[in-house]
Amino acid sequence: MKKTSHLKQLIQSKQLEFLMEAHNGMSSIIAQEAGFKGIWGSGLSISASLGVRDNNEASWTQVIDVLEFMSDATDIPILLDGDTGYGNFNNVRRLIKKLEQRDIAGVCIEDKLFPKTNSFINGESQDLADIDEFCGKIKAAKDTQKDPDFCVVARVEAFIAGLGLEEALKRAEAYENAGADALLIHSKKSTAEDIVDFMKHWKKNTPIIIVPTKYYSTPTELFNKIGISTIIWANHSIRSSVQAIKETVNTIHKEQHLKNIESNIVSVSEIFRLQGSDELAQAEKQYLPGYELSLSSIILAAGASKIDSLTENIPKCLIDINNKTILDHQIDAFKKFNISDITIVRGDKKEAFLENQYTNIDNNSFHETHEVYSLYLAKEKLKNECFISYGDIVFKDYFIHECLNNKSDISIIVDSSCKKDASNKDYISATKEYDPINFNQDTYLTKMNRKIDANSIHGEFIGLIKTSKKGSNILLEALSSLPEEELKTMHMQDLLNHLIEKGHQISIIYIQGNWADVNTIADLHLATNLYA
Ligand code: SPV
Ligand code: MG
Repeated sequence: MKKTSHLKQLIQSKQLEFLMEAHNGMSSIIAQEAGFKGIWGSGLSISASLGVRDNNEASWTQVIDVLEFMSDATDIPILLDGDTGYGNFNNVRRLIKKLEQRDIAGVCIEDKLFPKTNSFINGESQDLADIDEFCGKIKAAKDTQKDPDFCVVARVEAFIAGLGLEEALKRAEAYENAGADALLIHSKKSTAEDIVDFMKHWKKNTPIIIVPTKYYSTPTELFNKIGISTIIWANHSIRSSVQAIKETVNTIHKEQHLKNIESNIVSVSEIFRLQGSDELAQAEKQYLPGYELSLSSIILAAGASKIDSLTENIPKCLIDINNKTILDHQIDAFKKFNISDITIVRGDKKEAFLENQYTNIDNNSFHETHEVYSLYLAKEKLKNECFISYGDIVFKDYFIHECLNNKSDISIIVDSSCKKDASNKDYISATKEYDPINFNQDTYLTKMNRKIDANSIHGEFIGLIKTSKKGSNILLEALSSLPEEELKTMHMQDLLNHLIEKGHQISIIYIQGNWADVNTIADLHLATNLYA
């Protein structure tokens, strides 16, 4: 359906409809994704997002340039807040022509004088347009539009100017007679009194649109009951984004680092998603020769360990942490970095895994084997750049970012802040200990062992490995060259130590905390706090 026809249908429909404010391409995409059927191209919000006042400081062509991005980014119709039409009837004619060229579905013009001021700033002192002159604008708009479904909404500012019900009704009727498709009755009262009064006396059929910014506590059911056609939520995207930007910017300014910010803001990959990067990836597959997915991840989730009754019916990786399983936390983290070729090696209680779109590989001898054998079973997937992770760990997304930044063939994430007393941990010794000043220096694994002397412990391997294409090949060769019976007995430390013996370097990426391997109820609390 054409956008114009869609807007017309919304405005004329018998049920209450809603338009959501947007002020640029991104806020339009978000409004559409939320399920809104139409967008209000708010003058206040567009001018605010451009950093100017709602006084026609942005020229009308600048507004239309913004609108073009909004329209291109979405399929739902946009009703432009066209202020006074940016001049007289002649300016309105040119406006309509340009809006139709850019697939904007309708325009709302208000009966004030150019240059206008926002209705919530000294409304009473703002002069209204002469009724006949304004009717001329409406007629000019209707005569100019080529598409019969393009909507012209006439906005009545009588209540804003303090002129009362009679003036509002007089103007509404005149604008209807001039050909307006709908009327926007604006009020700045904190209750819906003006609107209720108006609707009591409005006996015509022209749809009535309202903007309950100031009378926001009125129940929507009331608007439905009194016969309102469409509600505009006029500025809530810009206001919430200003709030969010302030919080983030002030925190960064104060703290001079990003660690406390990252989990409170959307990921860069969420931005990519909203921008439609998936579509581009598909198109690249279609149009770019030789394109293939290069990043994959193998999650080793076969092991059978228990945490009280929590693992009675499910494996550890399916334990819930803040409404998401450990496995889903990991998968979502990988996906944020566009790693969508995911393989899960299942074993213990494999029937508890739900149907999924990932590659599932079964290690049926999970009782007698360890992580290395699971990895061996998934060796087909060891190609290109690859992440290998234990299925029972949760970690902050930036670990993946750190891995991607590291250009070594094989790198592992190591927590330098671990306690050095507990046994049964994958402790490591390295060529250098963690040094916050020179933390970018190359550091390599010298040994991983559960029984390293406390003085030689530089950290704990968390269960996350990253390989380059060459690193994947090195691992693959090692796995292929070892006898299967030996692979069945090996832990990850054995494989990594074996690689070192063979002369390969394993790079260390030090982190401090911000992860948990979930073995006990206490670990579970730690993991929960990670997502608090
Ligand atoms: C706008 O969104 O720019 C409007 C509505 O005109 S209001 O700001 O409520 O007047
Ligand atoms: Mg406006």
